[in-house]
This record gives sequence, structure tokens and C-alpha cells, in this order.
Amino acid sequence: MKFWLSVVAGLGFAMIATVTIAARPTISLVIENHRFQPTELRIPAATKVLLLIENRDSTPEEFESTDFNREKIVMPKSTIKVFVGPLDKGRYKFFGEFHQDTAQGVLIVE
Ligand SMILES: [Cu+2]
Repeated sequence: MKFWLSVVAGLGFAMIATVTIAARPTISLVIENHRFQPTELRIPAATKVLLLIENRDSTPEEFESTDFNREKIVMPKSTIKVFVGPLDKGRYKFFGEFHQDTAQGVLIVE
């Protein structure tokens, strides 16, 4: 009996975990011609968000933010995952370190 109770509890936990992963807010960001599309991202405050960053250029880029402390290379024609947050309300700049003259964006947490 004790064994079956723990199996049932385990299944319940696995289902909750799956739902939690599925519910994770996901935002797509594209790098093309050394620019971000869109240049403004909006996410809710106090929430962990998954950013999917696709580099459509034929050169590498580095997604970087000193405001929310992230730095990750995106190879040409590939997509990376970056978790952001939970953050307080505000505006947080990000940029492509290899093309800072054009690759600029802002994360708006509201
Ligand atoms: Cu860097």
C-alpha cells in the first residue's frame, strides 16, 4: 500500500512538472542583418521567461545584456535558449556584442 501511494504521488508530481514546463512563457527573438527583430520584447515582472534566439545571419553573434547579466554566443543559422528573469519592472537593454552599431534591443518588464 505504501509503495502504491508513493507511485501515485510520483505520477502526480511528474504531471505537475510537465504542466509547469509547458506553461513557461516563451518569446522568440530573431537576429537578421545584424539587427534584432523585434527590437522591443515585453515580459511580465517576477516571471522566468524562455528566450529563443535565432540567428539567421551567416556570421556568429553574441547575445549580451549587462542590465540583466546574460552573455551567450549564437552560431550562424542556429537557435539558442536563454532563460531571463524573474526581474523587477523596468527597461533592460540588450545588444549583439559583435555588431553593437546595429544590434540593439530593449526588454520591457511590466
Ligand atoms: Cu560578450
